[in-house]
Amino acid sequence: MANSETDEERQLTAMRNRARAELENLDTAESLEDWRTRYLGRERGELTAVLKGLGKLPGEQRKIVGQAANAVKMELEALLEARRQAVQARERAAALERERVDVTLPGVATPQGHVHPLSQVMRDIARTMKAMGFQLYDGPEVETDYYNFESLNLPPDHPARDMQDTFWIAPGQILLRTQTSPNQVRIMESMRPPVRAFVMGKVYRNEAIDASHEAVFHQIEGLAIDEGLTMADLRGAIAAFVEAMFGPGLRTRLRPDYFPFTEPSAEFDVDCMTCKGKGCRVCKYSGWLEMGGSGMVDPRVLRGVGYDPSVYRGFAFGLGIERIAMLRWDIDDIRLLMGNDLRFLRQFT
Ligand code: FA5
Repeated sequence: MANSETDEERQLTAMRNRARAELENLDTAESLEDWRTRYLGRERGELTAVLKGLGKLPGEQRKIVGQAANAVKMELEALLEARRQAVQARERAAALERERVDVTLPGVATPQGHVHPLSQVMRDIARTMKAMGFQLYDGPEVETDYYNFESLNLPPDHPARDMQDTFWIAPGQILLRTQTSPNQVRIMESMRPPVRAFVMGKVYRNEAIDASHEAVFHQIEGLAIDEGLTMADLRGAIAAFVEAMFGPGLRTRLRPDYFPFTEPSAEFDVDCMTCKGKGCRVCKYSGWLEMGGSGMVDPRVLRGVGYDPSVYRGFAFGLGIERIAMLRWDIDDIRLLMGNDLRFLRQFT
């Protein structure tokens, strides 16, 4: 009965109502924790204080107030737990809403790159040369006069130096290599025969640029040194290389030429792929396309690296990599290859 309630019971009911009313408005984990400390906390909780004060009450009243306080405690704890779960559920729902992904939206396409046509050719060359037993070497693009010219039988003032117009860094001493041939000497200096080596990379010539000439282009150089190698081995290597790069059925031919570091020397040609040897505009009606230079390594070059030319002989060949790409894909202007125009490059996926 209400009028038989003690002060303690009335206070308890008021506290319970206040606690319940407050709880209903709380909606964060922090405010719930604050509420719990204020009412149910071990140290300063209001309800805890009531329970702690029970000892001071007379016997019968202690029992009544004690039971009522415990009932309020259980009720508040249950309400707190229910509220906690409601708050957590709301926070989870809000997080899901924040991170909502519309899976029906179209995706963002990532542009895909591909290997540059010149790199594609270089990979094919490397695979071919390795299959033929040649090992890949690398050499500097900034080269000395000695390796680029002098060690290759081109002393200063030799007229053949004019065959390759040079970008000088320190005139007469340091230059941008005009050919990959200096690596013939570098490789031979680094090992004893037998040698089967190749080098690929950029070369530089101070030339007028046109549809078939760049000032910066790429060469591949092959070198083989052994006992008893002959011109027939050179011819066989070139034929095998051309067949691997362009497919079977193309003829190759050697044509006498001059390079200071090979003797005898030969340009080598392949059947024109456009007219299959019949003669057309591309091959200037000769039926043949010029691919590169070659020859038997000059005995003076061998002596220069300490190889005995009466024991060892070898052959070397070098050709333009752009030339191979142009033949393979029927490209009529060398400048397209390094022009970085995506409309051109996208054709080589
Ligand atoms: C040489 O560079 C010799 N080192 C080749 C050689 C190697 C001979 C080993 C003997 C033994 P040449 O200057 O001809 O030779 O150049 C060889 C190839 O490079 C040419 O056939 C051509 O395919 C390419 N080439 C030359 N000049 C240019 C240029 N300006 N732009 C693009 N390609 C070029």
